[in-house]
Amino acid sequence: MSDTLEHRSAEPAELSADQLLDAYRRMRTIRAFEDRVHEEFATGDIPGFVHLYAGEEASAVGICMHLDDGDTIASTHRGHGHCIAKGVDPKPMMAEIFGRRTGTCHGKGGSMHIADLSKGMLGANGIVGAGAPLACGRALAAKLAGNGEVCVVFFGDGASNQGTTLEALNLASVWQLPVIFVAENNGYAETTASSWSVAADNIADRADGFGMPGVIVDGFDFFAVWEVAREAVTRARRGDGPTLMEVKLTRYYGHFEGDQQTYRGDEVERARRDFDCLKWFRTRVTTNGMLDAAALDTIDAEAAALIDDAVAEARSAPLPGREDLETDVYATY
Ligand SMILES: Cc1ncc(C[n+]2csc(CCOP(=O)(O)OP(=O)(O)O)c2C)c(N)n1
Ligand SMILES: [Mg+2]
Repeated sequence: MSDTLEHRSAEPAELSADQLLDAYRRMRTIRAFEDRVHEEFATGDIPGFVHLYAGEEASAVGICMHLDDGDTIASTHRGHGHCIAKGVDPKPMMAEIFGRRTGTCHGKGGSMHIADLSKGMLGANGIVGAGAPLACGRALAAKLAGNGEVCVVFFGDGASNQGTTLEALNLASVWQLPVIFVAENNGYAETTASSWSVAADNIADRADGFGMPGVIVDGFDFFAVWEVAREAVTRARRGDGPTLMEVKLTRYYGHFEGDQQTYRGDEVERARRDFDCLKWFRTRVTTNGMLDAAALDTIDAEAAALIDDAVAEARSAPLPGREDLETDVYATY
């Protein structure tokens, strides 16, 4: 049996007041963004498929708080939260989701292909399991350049069973790459329960077989994620190789917008009531006196206003025109 660790949670006092406010702002912005995309999608004005990250915010933010612009992340089809946590501007993101020319990718990518290299966001990705090999490539480049940069790859419990992910885990260990594998286990791949499809008690247990540390993290607890990520990022930067984190959490919405979720009981209601990462964060930082509730309320209002503006601007922005057909086709190096 593996020696996979259940990790302790950090004390809020290990972060400065500014860091705590920053973490809360990033999580609240993701929640406001996702709740609003849920509403906007129902109007029929958003083209394509949308997969929402609400409920999983502590994972993206607890990890990305340790990264600089030079560090990179590879994301998934459920990527809005990863983007915002990594510093991508929510306004062009919203425009991208509405397919507008002012979008992060000029309206040509949509929800599942948002990328912003200036922020180290290598891209959301519609191909399940495609992120891990990409992250190895980026981490290999960082290792050869000797620049101390790390790459984080987020992937789901479904993607954890893909050959691409398993090959990447092996290669990362063989080459001791500065990469952190983050398995966000939200209990389902589409409608298939991970308790049925993942052949191990925990995804993190597989780390043993690849010769790297594997850690299980409570994904409702920002401080637990932050603590484990701190160790994994430090280890990667030091040149000591990869770590596999399994973050256990829940998504609040369906697999995609439109999913009726007939395969779920009252688990979402319970998670929203008892485990919500934003509520937990608020309780912990206010009961220990690190922050007062008014400062958090202000952030709530600012995030709501930002998303109102983002939607208004996206809706009034132009769609790409015929003249945009032949741009952004080839990358230039
Ligand atoms: C290679 C590939 N196979 C299948 C799909 C269809 N598909 C899209 S999302 C998904 C489930 C992914 O589940 P998981 O990795 O747990 O991520 P989650 O949606 O739970 O965040 C599947 C099977 C795909 N996009 N790519
Ligand atoms: Mg999943």
